[in-house]
Amino acid sequence: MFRKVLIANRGEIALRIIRACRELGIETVAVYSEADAHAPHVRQADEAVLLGPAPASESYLKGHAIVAAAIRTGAEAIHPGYGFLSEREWFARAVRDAGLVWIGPPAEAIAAMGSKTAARQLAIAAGTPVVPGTTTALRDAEDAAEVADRFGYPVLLKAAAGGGGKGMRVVHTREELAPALASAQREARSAFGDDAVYVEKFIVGPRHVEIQVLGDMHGTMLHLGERECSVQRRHQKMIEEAPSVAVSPELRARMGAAAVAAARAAGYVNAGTCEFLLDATGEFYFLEMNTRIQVEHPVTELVTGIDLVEWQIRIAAGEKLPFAQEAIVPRGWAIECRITSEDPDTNFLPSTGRVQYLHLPSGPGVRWDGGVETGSEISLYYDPMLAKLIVWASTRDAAIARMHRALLELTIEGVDTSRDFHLRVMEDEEFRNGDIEIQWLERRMADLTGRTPPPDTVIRAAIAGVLLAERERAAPHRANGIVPPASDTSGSHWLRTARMESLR
Ligand code: MV4
Repeated sequence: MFRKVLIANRGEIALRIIRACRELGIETVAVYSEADAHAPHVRQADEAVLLGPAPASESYLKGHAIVAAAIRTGAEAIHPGYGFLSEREWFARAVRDAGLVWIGPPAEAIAAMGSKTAARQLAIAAGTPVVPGTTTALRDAEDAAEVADRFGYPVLLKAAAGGGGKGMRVVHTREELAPALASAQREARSAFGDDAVYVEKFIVGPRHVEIQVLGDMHGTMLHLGERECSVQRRHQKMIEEAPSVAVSPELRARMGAAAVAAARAAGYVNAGTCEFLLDATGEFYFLEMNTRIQVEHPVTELVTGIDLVEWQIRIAAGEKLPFAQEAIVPRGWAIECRITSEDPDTNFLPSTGRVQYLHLPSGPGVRWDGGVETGSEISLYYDPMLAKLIVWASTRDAAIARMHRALLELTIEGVDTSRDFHLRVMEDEEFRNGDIEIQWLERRMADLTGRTPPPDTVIRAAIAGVLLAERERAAPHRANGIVPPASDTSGSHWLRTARMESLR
């Protein structure tokens, strides 16, 4: 096993990796920007190396400086987390070329899955179902029209170098095809420096279901079941769960085998995720493979009992996976809410400022994977995700009730957050019925944001005022310095509890 690992990331995932290292008896080296000098990941690591100024391009994206920091501190391996350099083939190669161990898949597998057309070719060769479409770039509009006629409208134009929705265009008629192709190519060229665009049949109203895979260097490739990630906004996931209400044990086995086959075809090792669309008829189609640990990995950990970050490290150190596929059966239900510094009531505008007060939920079945603490400065330099609140319970209904309860316990003052939005989703009848697909959130946004009926507001303000006065009378010393605000945790608590009761 490694003696020392460098973590090329920040925030909650850096802390998550530090925790895994500690449990394995591995020393940790953090890297940080000037803006993160006092960040929790810097304090929690055994050592820390300053990379440069706040902008990621001058700090967390400085691959060669990170490799140099690993060599200088005597770290033997680098864990990239997610985002930043985690899926850059050149960085995985630079780490390996420096004689260090990359805690992730081979650079060749990152490259193979980085091209969506190459990934489709691999998947097809492996017998994994893909959305009907082409596996090479379109030559011109005429070529596109011929392909679209073959598959039938609507079709979706996608950038081969893309992912995450950039360079995508839905096309409903032949007339729209040529201009859509031109603009997709333009967007792809400016975003990726590559204007290759291909075409797929557009799947209407599917769920986004992804399969976690884990492969070692000794030929074992396992799947750890699915995550349901349909609750997303503009390709940003907001809530994830495991398992999915739409996946039976039989479907899980088929999707799992399809993911394992695609991963094997790419020569994959370590943790990875195959994304699928699952349509209303139960057909599933491979979309792409994410060659990193993902934000939502904890829901899989909670239902399988397998520590994914620990196994990423063990696999990179050459260990063999000791699990049998048949023994990996999801137990109970896990839900994750991404707590972001975005204001749901202003169309998720990012909010900045200092975290003035933070009260964390706890109790049975609650996990907090956070990256901030009281006093943290929330800037626009990095991703707005502050933390992930994850719960486990024996059933989906119980997990939703537990998440609702945990969200009520959570107080973050100083920046606007997505907390209230998550509370409303947990209270929503369609969500509670599992009646979600990738367009669900966009369709229901008006109901789930900025909904503050005046009578409620008045009642809450009154209750909050009374409680605050009561608290100050009972414990006047608490009024010195930081005072826990009464507004969210008291007034709305009763109202929300009543609302939940009425939904039961
Ligand atoms: C699709 C699709 C419908 N049909 N492909 C979005 C980003 C990229 N990962 C692929 N995406 C989609 N591909 C076909 N043929 C719908 C989406 C899509 C989507 C997929 C997963 C999660 C959220 C999404 C939101 C909008 C569109």
